[in-house]
Amino acid sequence: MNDAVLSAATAVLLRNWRGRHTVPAGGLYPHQWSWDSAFIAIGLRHLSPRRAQQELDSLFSAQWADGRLPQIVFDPRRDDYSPGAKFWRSDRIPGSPPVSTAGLVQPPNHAWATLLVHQSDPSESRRRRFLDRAYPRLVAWHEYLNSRRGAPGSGLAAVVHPWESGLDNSPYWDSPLDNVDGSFGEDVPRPDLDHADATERPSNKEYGKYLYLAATYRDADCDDSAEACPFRVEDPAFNAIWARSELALAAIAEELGIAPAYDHRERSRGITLALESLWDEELGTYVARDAITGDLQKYRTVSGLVPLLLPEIGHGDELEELLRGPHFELGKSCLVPSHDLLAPTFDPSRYWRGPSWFNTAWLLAEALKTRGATVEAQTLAASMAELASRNDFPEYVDPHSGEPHGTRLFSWTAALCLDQQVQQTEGN
Ligand code: 9WN
Repeated sequence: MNDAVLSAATAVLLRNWRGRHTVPAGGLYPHQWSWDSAFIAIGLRHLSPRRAQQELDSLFSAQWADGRLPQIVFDPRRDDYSPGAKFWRSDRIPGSPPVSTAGLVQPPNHAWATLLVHQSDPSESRRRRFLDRAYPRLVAWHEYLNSRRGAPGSGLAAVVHPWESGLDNSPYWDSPLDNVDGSFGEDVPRPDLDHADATERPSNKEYGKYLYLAATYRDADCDDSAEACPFRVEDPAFNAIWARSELALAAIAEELGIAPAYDHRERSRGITLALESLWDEELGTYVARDAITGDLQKYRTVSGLVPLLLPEIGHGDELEELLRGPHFELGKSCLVPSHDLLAPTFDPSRYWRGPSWFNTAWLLAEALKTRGATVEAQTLAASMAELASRNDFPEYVDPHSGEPHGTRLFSWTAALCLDQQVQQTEGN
């Protein structure tokens, strides 16, 4: 293990710890974020399994009555992020938890993280009844996705806002956003630009639509009806992560020795099969589908590669080929670009339209390991450590030069590098 990387990553996680949860980054993201916390727990489990449990417990305690795990749990002491607690006013919405949260969600990586945290110290986990607490929460969360976000007959869950995908300004959302007839107006608050360069963040036009969609959803009490959701898109990564998490739920139910609430492996298989409806033969990748118009969004993005995580995915070999070829250049580019290197829409520094991120590199390293491509997985893990420690754990990097972008001392960058380093030492 590289001790310098390990201690630098540990320092980032200690610095960003806020007593019961970790913030993604002190300035730009001062609250608790949903899928960040799951990624962070995956790293924290090597430092303190107890703290990793707290991280997830803190998010679970903000669960809504309908089962959703919110995108953001607000720290009442901070009012410098937009949209914040005053925008959402979640306490007025029936079924919201006692703490202030956003009404949207993020990708469901939590069951997978919960299982990994448990496995890092099973006896401490059993002693604190961590899985007993988590399992019903996770089942309710997945049931929310199944019942409230699934379009009849599709077998997939839809996101109702680009923020829900976690890949906020991916080109997948361009056309569905264009079809949204409304905007927040000219006066779009952008406190994010105090912490990151405007050329590295979503545009003002995108932010206008983001806030319009969030306000429309909020004003309908975060109901998932068609009127409240003029944006509804099925994303490959969101659904692949859900299917992966269903497999983790199956393992959790087995560990607890209880009859599962429903057949988790069957659900995972169903989502995996449904993902085939997002396969684009011409591009050789999975793509997103606008669930309102039915149109496939024909772009190669890192999201379309994430189904590689699923053992029974139909086009795994083609995805590996795509990952290694000129569009993503695995092993030659830095990590895995968020968007096709050859596309006219590729931008090496703007957020999810080109830069490489550490969470998607981690997901693909895990996928490659499962598929037996161990050397490539190790190379990816080694570049994560190198690019992160060279540049103060950046949020994302230029896929050609490795130049850092976005904020620094970013928690999931630290947590996931740490996880890969420890796994390598343990021979996993
Ligand atoms: C909106 C916290 C989050 C991540 C997302 C990333 C970014 C927020 C923003 O930061 O999104 O949720 O303000 O841009 O896109 O994946 O969870 O790190």
